[in-house]
Amino acid sequence: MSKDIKSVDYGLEKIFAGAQDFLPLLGTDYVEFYVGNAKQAAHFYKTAFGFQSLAYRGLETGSKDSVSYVLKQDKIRLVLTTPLSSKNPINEHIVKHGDGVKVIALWVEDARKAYEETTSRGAKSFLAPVVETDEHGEIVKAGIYTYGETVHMFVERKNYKGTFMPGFRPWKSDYNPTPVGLKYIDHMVGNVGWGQMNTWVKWYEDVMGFENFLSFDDKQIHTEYSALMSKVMSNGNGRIKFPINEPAEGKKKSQIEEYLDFYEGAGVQHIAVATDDIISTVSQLRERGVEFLSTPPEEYYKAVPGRLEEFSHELREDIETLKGLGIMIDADEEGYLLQIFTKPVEDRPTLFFEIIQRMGARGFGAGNFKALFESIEREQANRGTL
Ligand code: TYF
Ligand code: FE
Repeated sequence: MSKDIKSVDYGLEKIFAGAQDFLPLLGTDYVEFYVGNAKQAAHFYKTAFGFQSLAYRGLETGSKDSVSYVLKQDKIRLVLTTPLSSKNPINEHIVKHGDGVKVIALWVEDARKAYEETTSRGAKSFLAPVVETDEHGEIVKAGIYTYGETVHMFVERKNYKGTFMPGFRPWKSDYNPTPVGLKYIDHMVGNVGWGQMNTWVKWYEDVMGFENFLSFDDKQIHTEYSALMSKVMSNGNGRIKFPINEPAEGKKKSQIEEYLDFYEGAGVQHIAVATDDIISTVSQLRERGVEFLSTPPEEYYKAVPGRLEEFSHELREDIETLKGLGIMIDADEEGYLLQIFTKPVEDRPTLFFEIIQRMGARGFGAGNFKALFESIEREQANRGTL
C-alpha cells in the first residue's frame, strides 16, 4: 500500500517557538540582487518567472543614488537594485561579482536582538540596527555578513502596515504577466572556497544557532570527472535551510570551482523555489523562455519506478510528462520530490534557480545528484570550463 503523502510546506507545520532558540526566524523576508540594470532585470523576472510588481524606489521617490524594484510571487519577494552613478559602492560589487545575490533578508520579531545575539557570537556587522518610518509605521533593520560579501539582513516588520518598506512606493504596472505558481523559497545554497565548508557550518551553528541536518561527502557527490561536498544547515523551526557547498578534487574542474572563479569568491549558488504543481510551473516557464539544464538520459527515467517502489510511494504524476519536461524524481522513506534546475540566469556561470515540489520528502534530491551533475558538466564542456 502506498503511504498517503501530499505536497506540504512541512517547515510551517513543525514550529517549536524558540524558548531555547536565541535567533527565532519567521521566514525569508526578501532576497536582494545587485544588478547592472534593474529595470531590465525586473522585466525578465516578471515576463519569464511570473513575478508581480510590488514596490519601487528611485529618482521619483527621492532616492538619488540607487533604484530598486520589488517583485512578489506568493510568499517570495525579490528586490533588484542598481546604482545610479559611479560613486555608489554597489558598483564595486557588480564589477567584481557580476549580477548576483547581495542580501538574504530574514524576517524576525526583534531585529535589534537578532543583531546583538549574532554579533556577540562573532558575526561581522554590515548594518547596525536602524529604524525607518513613514505614515504606515516602522521597520527595524540590521545586517551581518555571511560567506563572501553576502549579507543576512534581519527585518522586523510587526509595526509596519505599508506595501514593503519606508522609502518605497507601491508599484502599479499595466504589465502584469500571470504568476507561474512559485510559492516560497525552499532553500538557498552558498558556494564557499576550498576547505571552507566546515568553517561556515560552524559559523551557522555558533552565530545563528542552526543545525547541520544533512551531509553529502565527495564519495556521494561525484561523477566521472568532478566532485563536491555539501552540508545542509537549518534553523530550529526548519523554515530556513542553507546548504553550503565546497569543491572537491576530481579529474576535471568542479562546478563549484567554476562558480568561485566567475563570481570571484563565495556567494549564493542557487535559489530553490517551491511549487505545488511542478508540471504546470515548468511548462509555463519553458513557454516563457526560461532555459533548463539538459534532460537526463532515457536510463534515468527507466530507473525511477524502481526507486519509488523501494520506498512504497506511488507517483501521482505521469512519468512521461515529467520526462518530457526534464523534471527529476527522488524518493526517501518519507515521500518523494520533483525538481529541475535552470541554466545560470546571468552570462557568468554563477547563480541559477531550482524548481522543487515536495511530496513528503525532506531531502535535497541526492538520488538525482549524478544525473544532475553530468548535465551541469555538459554545460561546462560547452563553455570550455570543465
Ligand atoms: O540544494 C541541493 O543540495 C540540491 C542539489 O551544485 C545540488 O539542489 C547540490 C549542489 C549543486 C547543485 C545542486
Ligand atoms: Fe537545491
